[in-house]
Amino acid sequence: MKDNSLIITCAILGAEVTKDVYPHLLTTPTDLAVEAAKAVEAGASIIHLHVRDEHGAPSQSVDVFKEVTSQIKSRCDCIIQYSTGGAVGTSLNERCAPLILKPDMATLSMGTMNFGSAVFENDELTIKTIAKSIQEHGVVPELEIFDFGMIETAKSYLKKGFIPKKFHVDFVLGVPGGMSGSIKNLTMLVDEIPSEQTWTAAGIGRFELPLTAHAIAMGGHVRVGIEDNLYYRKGELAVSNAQLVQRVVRIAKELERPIASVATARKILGL
Ligand code: KMH
Ligand code: ZN
Repeated sequence: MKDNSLIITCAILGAEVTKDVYPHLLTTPTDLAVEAAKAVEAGASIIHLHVRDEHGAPSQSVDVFKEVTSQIKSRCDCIIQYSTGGAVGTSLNERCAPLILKPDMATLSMGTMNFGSAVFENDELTIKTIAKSIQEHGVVPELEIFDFGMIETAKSYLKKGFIPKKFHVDFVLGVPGGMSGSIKNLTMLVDEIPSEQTWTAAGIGRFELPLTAHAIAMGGHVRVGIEDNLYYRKGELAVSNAQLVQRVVRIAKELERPIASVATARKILGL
């Protein structure tokens, strides 16, 4: 029988959030590791990781990824998923650089889009280059789908052998410039993938809570965290990533979805 456990990903930081909009933002390696461990203790099994330099600016530094990874691992067992998206404007080389550390998973964004007022570039060469590096380092990709056309690209690249056969899918809905986080959009996207394919839903901002609840009910997995959403409810900032994870755990309990342990998440994802 199919394992009904719910895999919770926590996107603890992101590249775009600043202290101006979120005063509780944590960016040092130790602070990130402590935050990750608390999210895991609350029920997350995957940590989606971005890092910052000593000034708090987004970074793809191999040294910093290494330091944060080692500090997280010394505090808890979890699946660590590196961002290859970086920040908008990060060079292709920089985006691929941390893969040398062979994380469990890494993201692979499936197309170019407006990202707020900037452009998040993912042309064919970018996707193929990151996918090749992911494959060469034995990493499992998570395909980031921000818009409907990206599913078509994923299908076509899969057929052409540009992306590895084994992957997880993340529908990231609600980025200004991408598909909005309506339930209709989520169901339409889920309809496009084979029923045995594992998938996660990540709702940006106000979409996080309704999309989370629906994804749990639909049998998918979920991602929450400060990268995606700064608020616990309208007008009230979340105090931590763990607080957002704890709410998912409570909803999942009511919907009869046991929370996946790290070992169970590894099994479901074939890691
Ligand atoms: N920061 C965004 C431009 C990823 O992690 O791979 C891209 C992003 C996706 O966050
Ligand atoms: Zn990210």
